[in-house]
Amino acid sequence: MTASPALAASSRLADLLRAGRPLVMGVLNVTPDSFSDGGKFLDPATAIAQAERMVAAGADIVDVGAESTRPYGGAEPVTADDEIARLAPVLPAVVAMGVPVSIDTMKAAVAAWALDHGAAILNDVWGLQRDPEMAPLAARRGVPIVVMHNRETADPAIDIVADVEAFFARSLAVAADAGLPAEQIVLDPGIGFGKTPAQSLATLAATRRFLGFGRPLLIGASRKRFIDSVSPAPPDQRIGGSIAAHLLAVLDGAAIVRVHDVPETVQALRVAAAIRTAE
Ligand code: HH2
Repeated sequence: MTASPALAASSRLADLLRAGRPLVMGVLNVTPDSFSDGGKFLDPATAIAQAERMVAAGADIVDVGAESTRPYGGAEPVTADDEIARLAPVLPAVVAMGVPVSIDTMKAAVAAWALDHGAAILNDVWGLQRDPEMAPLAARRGVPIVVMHNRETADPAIDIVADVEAFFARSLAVAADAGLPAEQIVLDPGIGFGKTPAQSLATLAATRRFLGFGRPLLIGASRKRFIDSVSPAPPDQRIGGSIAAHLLAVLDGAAIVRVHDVPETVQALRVAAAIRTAE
């Protein structure tokens, strides 16, 4: 029996993770309102061309999203039908490019549609703690899922690293209850989500601590506001800060970085690896 495209791509992710090199996940926002590139890739042909550029530049995974998570508030909620209508002309074309596609959605109905159309990885920015159908879906389909830390609002008074750890523990319990093996889970501390800029920096500084869960880590620092808090710049001029954050995260053990600027990130990681090898 031939494996389904989703399962084949999913085991390809496991193979990639085993290769022991950091993986680059390219961001494709098919949205009108994403914080850094909203509206740029809403047109399907433009979105597909952007995915082609990212794959040609060395993206290992393409993360397709059709609802802005707006880490900084003000997201327009969209229905599952609207999300699917945005994805339909784009996601299958990206799957056909041959790299594993992840679906950035907090709705299990959209995730199920995406898996039926060839997506191989789920990316839930509410870490299995919003839609109760998400964990059973990942369990049934046997696909990897990115479980991201999130909070409704930032509270500068809390110990954010402890909060992330408690959240991860809850998510892993939800997964276990749903029969979703921990082996399918990638953890992500959710840089910029429900965090002050200082807390995003503290979270990045704690990357090694999160390795204690024994799961691969994904870090998505791309163009986020903490960069502006250190060195003021609008979102599309935060490439330097994004690369600095992702490079340090990788040196601290992160397995996957989620980025808007694929060519620059791939180059930085390749050069860093070459220097390491030459040592
Ligand atoms: N960040 C964003 C969206 N999805 N998923 C994971 N796992 N980790 C992240 O850090 C993450 C994410 C926000 O970035 P972007 O997709 O560019 O913005 P928007 O959600 O506004 O579309």
